[in-house]
Amino acid sequence: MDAWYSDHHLAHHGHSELFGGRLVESFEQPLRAERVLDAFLEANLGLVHTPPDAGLAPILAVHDATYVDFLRGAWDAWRALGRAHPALPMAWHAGMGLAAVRPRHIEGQLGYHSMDAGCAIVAGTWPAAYGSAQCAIAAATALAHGEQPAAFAICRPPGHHATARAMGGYCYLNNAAIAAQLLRSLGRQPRVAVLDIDYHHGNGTQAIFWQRGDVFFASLHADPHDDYPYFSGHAGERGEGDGFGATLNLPLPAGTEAPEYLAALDTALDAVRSSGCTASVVSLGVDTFERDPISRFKLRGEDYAVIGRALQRLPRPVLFVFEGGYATDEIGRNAVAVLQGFEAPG
Ligand code: SP5
Ligand code: ZN
Repeated sequence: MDAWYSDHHLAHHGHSELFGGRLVESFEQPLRAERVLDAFLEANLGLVHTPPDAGLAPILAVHDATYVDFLRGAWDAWRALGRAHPALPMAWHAGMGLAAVRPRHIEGQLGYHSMDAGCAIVAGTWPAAYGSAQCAIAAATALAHGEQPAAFAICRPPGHHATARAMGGYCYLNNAAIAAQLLRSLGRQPRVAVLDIDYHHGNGTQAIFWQRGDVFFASLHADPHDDYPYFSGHAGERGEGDGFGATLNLPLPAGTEAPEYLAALDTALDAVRSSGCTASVVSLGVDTFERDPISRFKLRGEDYAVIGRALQRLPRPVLFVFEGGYATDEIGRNAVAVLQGFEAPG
């Protein structure tokens, strides 16, 4: 399978996040995508393409125009206050009991358009998020045209926490949701599955398709009682309206190892297979790894090829969209092991 990669992600750097009560250098680093790219090339799995510019339309099919305008202009508005350090939200309307009126001030807008203090904005953030989305768009376009049965979007920054109008959890644009929507429209797929195997619940993707029956969302993740994003991902969340039954959450406890993980993955794959989907997007995070610095599952390096092999059951075409994973020494090997397992003779 071929991969899509944009070097615009390199300019999204030098940012901090609020973590464990401290402002620390973000775990979401440029080296992550570089390591995944290197491992993909080394494994000789396929070509690596630079995505062409498909414009804003596929992004606006998922995200609100006001939110996209905010992302495009946030750095300049922050700079206009005389600040040269990264912008970070610090005020949210949760609990105020009123529907939020969108503030005029950039500090207010940062809070209005976010869910946490994990998304700093620097000069290179918009170009990086845009380039990341273009990777997913170009890979989905190749699949929509029937050119290949599978593709890999080496997205950075990641996307699955971003909702239609808010950033969070290192995510600005929801690359997987943009790709799923494009497979629906351009690819004319009647029903698309999004399988999210990042350690964290894909709250943004879930929210985007919550009321839609045409995109089936299934996720394996840390139990939100105990881990980020805390407010989304419980087993009882199943979608609403036309989307009722088209969301499946399989929360797993801290310390989860391969046997329990693979059993839950089988449950998710059974559900996807009986959902009538004709194409799949995998939100591929490898922060389930035992040595991931921010996560608490216990998957080992050798487990990732087994996961990839299990994913052979997904309806094709299959688009892998890179999400989380913060153990930079092993991130490339683990992500590519999933792809190799997927391509291994059945
Ligand atoms: C795409 C993705 O994987 N985003 C993850 C964002 C997680 N951000 C919050 C992490 C909180 C970890 N809490 C540990 C407390 C350590 N003192
Ligand atoms: Zn994650």
